[in-house]
Amino acid sequence: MNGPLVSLGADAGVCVDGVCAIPEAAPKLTLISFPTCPYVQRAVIALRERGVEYEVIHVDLANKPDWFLQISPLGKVPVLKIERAGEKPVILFESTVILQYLDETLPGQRLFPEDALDRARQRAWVEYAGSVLGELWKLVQARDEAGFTEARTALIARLQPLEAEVAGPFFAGAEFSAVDAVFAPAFRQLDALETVRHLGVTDDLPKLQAWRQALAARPSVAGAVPPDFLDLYLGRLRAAGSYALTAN
Ligand SMILES: N[C@@H](CCC(=O)N[C@@H](CS)C(=O)NCC(=O)O)C(=O)O
Repeated sequence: MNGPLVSLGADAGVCVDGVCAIPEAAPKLTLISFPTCPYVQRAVIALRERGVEYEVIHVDLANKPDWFLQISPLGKVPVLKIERAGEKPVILFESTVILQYLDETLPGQRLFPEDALDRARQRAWVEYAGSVLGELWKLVQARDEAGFTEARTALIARLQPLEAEVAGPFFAGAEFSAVDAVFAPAFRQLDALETVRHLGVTDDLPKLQAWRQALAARPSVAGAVPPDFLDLYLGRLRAAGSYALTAN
Protein backbone atom coordinates (compact mmCIF):
# COMPACT_ATOMS: atom_id res chain seq x y z
CA MET A 1 0.00 0.00 0.00
CA ASN A 2 3.02 2.27 -0.09
CA GLY A 3 3.05 4.98 -2.69
CA PRO A 4 3.19 8.67 -3.30
CA LEU A 5 0.83 10.65 -1.12
CA VAL A 6 -1.36 12.94 -3.15
CA SER A 7 -3.55 14.56 -0.54
CA LEU A 8 -3.50 18.32 -0.22
CA GLY A 9 -6.91 18.72 1.40
CA ALA A 10 -7.41 21.58 3.83
CA ASP A 11 -3.62 22.07 3.85
CA ALA A 12 -3.67 23.05 0.17
CA GLY A 13 -2.11 26.42 -0.68
CA VAL A 14 -4.39 29.45 -0.54
CA CYS A 15 -4.32 32.11 -3.27
CA VAL A 16 -4.93 35.79 -2.47
CA ASP A 17 -4.88 38.36 -5.31
CA GLY A 18 -3.22 35.83 -7.58
CA VAL A 19 -0.41 35.12 -5.09
CA CYS A 20 -0.49 31.54 -3.90
CA ALA A 21 1.13 30.11 -0.79
CA ILE A 22 3.16 26.98 -1.44
CA PRO A 23 0.96 24.03 -0.45
CA GLU A 24 2.21 21.89 2.43
CA ALA A 25 3.20 18.34 1.58
CA ALA A 26 0.43 15.86 2.32
CA PRO A 27 0.94 14.00 5.59
CA LYS A 28 1.84 10.34 5.58
CA LEU A 29 -1.10 8.34 6.93
CA THR A 30 -0.70 4.99 8.66
CA LEU A 31 -3.75 3.10 9.86
CA ILE A 32 -3.26 0.63 12.69
CA SER A 33 -5.78 -2.05 12.01
CA PHE A 34 -7.28 -5.46 12.70
CA PRO A 35 -8.53 -7.27 9.58
CA THR A 36 -12.13 -7.87 10.68
CA CYS A 37 -12.73 -4.77 12.82
CA PRO A 38 -15.84 -2.81 11.73
CA TYR A 39 -14.51 0.39 13.32
CA VAL A 40 -11.31 0.18 11.27
CA GLN A 41 -13.42 -0.17 8.13
CA ARG A 42 -14.94 3.25 8.76
CA ALA A 43 -11.53 4.85 8.31
CA VAL A 44 -10.63 2.62 5.35
CA ILE A 45 -13.87 3.53 3.58
CA ALA A 46 -13.21 7.25 4.14
CA LEU A 47 -9.66 6.87 2.78
CA ARG A 48 -10.82 4.85 -0.22
CA GLU A 49 -13.65 7.29 -1.00
CA ARG A 50 -11.02 10.01 -1.37
CA GLY A 51 -8.51 7.86 -3.24
CA VAL A 52 -5.49 8.77 -1.12
CA GLU A 53 -2.51 6.57 -0.33
CA TYR A 54 -2.09 5.18 3.16
CA GLU A 55 -0.30 2.37 4.89
CA VAL A 56 -1.91 -0.33 6.99
CA ILE A 57 -0.34 -2.16 9.91
CA HIS A 58 -2.34 -5.03 11.38
CA VAL A 59 -1.94 -5.82 15.06
CA ASP A 60 -2.78 -9.03 16.86
CA LEU A 61 -5.44 -7.93 19.34
CA ALA A 62 -5.07 -11.19 21.25
CA ASN A 63 -1.42 -10.38 21.83
CA LYS A 64 -1.06 -6.61 21.64
CA PRO A 65 2.50 -5.45 21.00
CA ASP A 66 4.03 -2.91 23.38
CA TRP A 67 4.42 -0.25 20.67
CA PHE A 68 0.67 -0.48 20.04
CA LEU A 69 -0.25 -0.20 23.71
CA GLN A 70 1.95 2.86 23.94
CA ILE A 71 0.08 4.70 21.19
CA SER A 72 -3.48 3.43 21.73
CA PRO A 73 -4.76 4.67 25.10
CA LEU A 74 -7.63 2.17 25.16
CA GLY A 75 -5.67 -0.62 23.48
CA LYS A 76 -8.12 -0.51 20.59
CA VAL A 77 -7.97 -0.15 16.83
CA PRO A 78 -8.32 1.91 14.71
CA VAL A 79 -5.43 4.24 15.38
CA LEU A 80 -4.33 6.71 12.73
CA LYS A 81 -0.74 7.95 12.69
CA ILE A 82 -0.31 11.27 10.91
CA GLU A 83 3.21 12.30 9.95
CA ARG A 84 3.58 15.86 8.72
CA ALA A 85 6.93 16.98 7.31
CA GLY A 86 9.21 18.30 10.02
CA GLU A 87 6.75 17.55 12.84
CA LYS A 88 6.39 14.84 15.44
CA PRO A 89 3.91 12.13 14.40
CA VAL A 90 0.42 12.63 15.80
CA ILE A 91 -1.80 9.75 16.88
CA LEU A 92 -5.58 9.81 16.60
CA PHE A 93 -7.85 7.17 18.11
CA GLU A 94 -11.63 6.59 18.05
CA SER A 95 -13.07 5.79 14.65
CA THR A 96 -15.56 8.66 14.52
CA VAL A 97 -12.83 11.18 15.31
CA ILE A 98 -10.58 9.65 12.67
CA LEU A 99 -13.46 9.71 10.19
CA GLN A 100 -14.08 13.40 10.84
CA TYR A 101 -10.38 14.30 10.64
CA LEU A 102 -10.01 12.50 7.31
CA ASP A 103 -13.18 14.10 6.02
CA GLU A 104 -12.00 17.58 6.94
CA THR A 105 -8.49 17.24 5.54
CA LEU A 106 -8.54 14.99 2.48
CA PRO A 107 -9.26 16.40 -0.96
CA GLY A 108 -12.49 15.57 -2.73
CA GLN A 109 -16.16 15.19 -1.93
CA ARG A 110 -16.83 15.40 1.82
CA LEU A 111 -18.78 12.70 3.63
CA PHE A 112 -20.27 15.07 6.21
CA PRO A 113 -22.62 17.72 4.77
CA GLU A 114 -21.88 21.44 4.65
CA ASP A 115 -25.09 22.47 6.41
CA ALA A 116 -24.69 22.43 10.22
CA LEU A 117 -28.06 20.85 10.89
CA ASP A 118 -27.59 18.14 8.25
CA ARG A 119 -24.13 17.54 9.68
CA ALA A 120 -25.46 17.26 13.23
CA ARG A 121 -28.09 14.80 12.05
CA GLN A 122 -25.41 12.71 10.36
CA ARG A 123 -23.34 12.72 13.57
CA ALA A 124 -26.35 11.48 15.52
CA TRP A 125 -26.84 8.53 13.16
CA VAL A 126 -23.09 7.85 13.12
CA GLU A 127 -23.37 7.50 16.90
CA TYR A 128 -26.40 5.27 16.44
CA ALA A 129 -24.38 2.94 14.20
CA GLY A 130 -22.24 2.14 17.24
CA SER A 131 -25.32 0.90 19.07
CA VAL A 132 -26.27 -1.28 16.09
CA LEU A 133 -22.77 -2.80 16.19
CA GLY A 134 -23.35 -3.37 19.91
CA GLU A 135 -26.55 -5.34 19.21
CA LEU A 136 -24.79 -7.30 16.49
CA TRP A 137 -22.04 -8.14 18.95
CA LYS A 138 -24.63 -9.55 21.37
CA LEU A 139 -26.13 -11.58 18.52
CA VAL A 140 -22.84 -13.25 17.61
CA GLN A 141 -21.91 -13.72 21.25
CA ALA A 142 -25.08 -15.72 21.97
CA ARG A 143 -24.27 -19.32 22.79
CA ASP A 144 -27.76 -20.83 22.70
CA GLU A 145 -31.08 -20.42 20.92
CA ALA A 146 -32.74 -18.36 23.66
CA GLY A 147 -29.88 -15.85 23.77
CA PHE A 148 -29.76 -15.73 19.99
CA THR A 149 -33.52 -15.13 19.65
CA GLU A 150 -33.45 -12.37 22.24
CA ALA A 151 -30.48 -10.67 20.56
CA ARG A 152 -32.09 -10.98 17.12
CA THR A 153 -35.28 -9.31 18.37
CA ALA A 154 -33.23 -6.50 19.94
CA LEU A 155 -31.24 -6.01 16.73
CA ILE A 156 -34.41 -5.74 14.63
CA ALA A 157 -35.79 -3.16 17.09
CA ARG A 158 -32.55 -1.19 16.78
CA LEU A 159 -32.64 -1.28 12.97
CA GLN A 160 -36.32 -0.34 12.68
CA PRO A 161 -35.98 3.46 13.24
CA LEU A 162 -33.63 3.66 10.26
CA GLU A 163 -36.33 2.57 7.84
CA ALA A 164 -37.96 6.03 8.00
CA GLU A 165 -34.61 7.81 7.66
CA VAL A 166 -32.99 6.21 4.63
CA ALA A 167 -33.57 8.34 1.54
CA GLY A 168 -32.09 5.76 -0.86
CA PRO A 169 -30.08 4.54 -2.50
CA PHE A 170 -27.75 5.84 0.22
CA PHE A 171 -28.67 7.21 3.63
CA ALA A 172 -29.03 10.82 2.53
CA GLY A 173 -29.91 10.19 -1.11
CA ALA A 174 -27.71 9.97 -4.17
CA GLU A 175 -24.49 10.96 -2.39
CA PHE A 176 -22.50 8.51 -0.27
CA SER A 177 -22.12 10.07 3.20
CA ALA A 178 -20.61 9.49 6.65
CA VAL A 179 -23.63 7.51 7.84
CA ASP A 180 -23.12 5.15 4.90
CA ALA A 181 -19.46 4.71 5.83
CA VAL A 182 -20.31 3.64 9.38
CA PHE A 183 -23.27 1.37 8.62
CA ALA A 184 -21.55 -0.46 5.76
CA PRO A 185 -19.28 -2.47 8.11
CA ALA A 186 -22.28 -3.53 10.22
CA PHE A 187 -24.15 -4.69 7.14
CA ARG A 188 -21.03 -6.52 5.99
CA GLN A 189 -21.17 -8.53 9.21
CA LEU A 190 -24.83 -9.35 8.53
CA ASP A 191 -23.97 -10.41 4.97
CA ALA A 192 -21.19 -12.64 6.28
CA LEU A 193 -23.45 -14.26 8.89
CA GLU A 194 -26.16 -14.78 6.28
CA THR A 195 -23.83 -16.94 4.19
CA VAL A 196 -24.45 -19.48 6.97
CA ARG A 197 -27.88 -18.65 8.46
CA HIS A 198 -30.68 -16.46 7.16
CA LEU A 199 -31.12 -13.92 9.93
CA GLY A 200 -33.89 -11.98 8.21
CA VAL A 201 -33.35 -8.88 10.32
CA THR A 202 -34.04 -6.53 7.41
CA ASP A 203 -36.67 -8.69 5.66
CA ASP A 204 -39.50 -6.38 6.79
CA LEU A 205 -37.46 -3.21 6.23
CA PRO A 206 -37.37 -2.79 2.43
CA LYS A 207 -35.48 0.52 2.43
CA LEU A 208 -32.80 -0.92 4.68
CA GLN A 209 -32.61 -4.03 2.55
CA ALA A 210 -31.98 -1.89 -0.56
CA TRP A 211 -29.53 0.29 1.38
CA ARG A 212 -27.57 -2.81 2.43
CA GLN A 213 -27.28 -3.83 -1.19
CA ALA A 214 -26.25 -0.36 -2.38
CA LEU A 215 -23.54 -0.21 0.28
CA ALA A 216 -22.19 -3.69 -0.46
CA ALA A 217 -21.81 -2.68 -4.13
CA ARG A 218 -19.91 0.55 -3.36
CA PRO A 219 -16.24 0.02 -4.38
CA SER A 220 -14.87 1.78 -1.26
CA VAL A 221 -16.93 -0.58 0.90
CA ALA A 222 -16.26 -3.74 -1.10
CA GLY A 223 -12.50 -3.15 -0.93
CA ALA A 224 -12.35 -2.12 2.73
CA VAL A 225 -11.48 -5.58 4.06
CA PRO A 226 -8.88 -8.19 3.12
CA PRO A 227 -9.96 -10.79 0.53
CA ASP A 228 -10.13 -13.48 3.23
CA PHE A 229 -12.47 -11.41 5.45
CA LEU A 230 -15.28 -13.97 5.34
CA ASP A 231 -13.07 -16.84 6.48
CA LEU A 232 -11.41 -14.72 9.16
CA TYR A 233 -14.66 -13.32 10.54
CA LEU A 234 -16.64 -16.55 10.49
CA GLY A 235 -13.62 -18.54 11.69
CA ARG A 236 -13.27 -16.39 14.80
CA LEU A 237 -16.97 -16.66 15.59
CA ARG A 238 -16.97 -20.41 15.02
CA ALA A 239 -13.99 -20.82 17.33
CA ALA A 240 -15.89 -18.83 19.95
CA GLY A 241 -18.95 -21.12 19.64
CA SER A 242 -21.35 -18.53 18.21
CA TYR A 243 -24.91 -19.87 17.99
CA ALA A 244 -25.55 -17.49 15.06
CA LEU A 245 -23.44 -19.80 12.92
CA THR A 246 -25.70 -22.77 13.52
CA ALA A 247 -27.40 -23.30 10.16
CA ASN A 248 -31.21 -22.90 10.20
N1 LIG B 1 -15.04 3.19 20.14
C1 LIG B 1 -13.97 2.59 19.41
C2 LIG B 1 -14.21 1.09 19.34
C3 LIG B 1 -13.04 0.38 18.66
C4 LIG B 1 -13.03 -1.11 19.02
O1 LIG B 1 -13.85 -1.61 19.82
N2 LIG B 1 -12.08 -1.84 18.41
C5 LIG B 1 -11.92 -3.23 18.76
C6 LIG B 1 -11.68 -4.09 17.54
S1 LIG B 1 -13.10 -4.05 16.43
C7 LIG B 1 -10.67 -3.40 19.58
O2 LIG B 1 -9.65 -2.80 19.28
N3 LIG B 1 -10.72 -4.23 20.60
C8 LIG B 1 -9.57 -4.56 21.38
C9 LIG B 1 -9.87 -4.55 22.83
O3 LIG B 1 -10.93 -4.06 23.23
O4 LIG B 1 -9.03 -5.04 23.58
C10 LIG B 1 -13.86 3.23 18.02
O5 LIG B 1 -14.91 3.64 17.52
O6 LIG B 1 -12.76 3.33 17.49
